[in-house]
Amino acid sequence: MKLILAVVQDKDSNRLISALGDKEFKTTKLSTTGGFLKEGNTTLMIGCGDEYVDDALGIIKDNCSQREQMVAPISPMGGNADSYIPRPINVEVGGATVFVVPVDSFFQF
Ligand code: 2BA
Repeated sequence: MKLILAVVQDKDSNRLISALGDKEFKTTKLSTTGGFLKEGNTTLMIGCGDEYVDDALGIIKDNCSQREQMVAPISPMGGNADSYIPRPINVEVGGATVFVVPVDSFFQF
């Protein structure tokens, strides 16, 4: 058995959960925050048999889009903040950052 941890954008999460549910995958949705943008994103926990991992990855790929997002950079530490002119930068966010980890044991009491 594997545990798939998929960090996705909030905008994609409902569609993705529905698509996974349609194929009988069970999901748990966690509200998470990206360390870089400090904005909300969604992490899905998906427990499934090893033989279903590729199917799940395909559904995640099909339902998560890459987007560009403008970010205001943080002013430099210890630098001269007076002369610092923050210019927004474009970062590419998503589609999905996915970890597949082995599950030692699985219990439902
Ligand atoms: P964030 O950490 O908020 O990152 C959002 C996007 O900002 C990233 O998209 C990436 O394009 C950019 N980014 C991140 N760190 C950067 C840096 N030091 N310099 C320049 N740009 C940077 P993704 O790579 O698609 O990641 C989306 C979200 O997935 C991340 O949100 C984070 O919540 C999660 N994530 C990505 N890699 C991870 C990892 N190795 N471990 C745990 N979570 C991860």
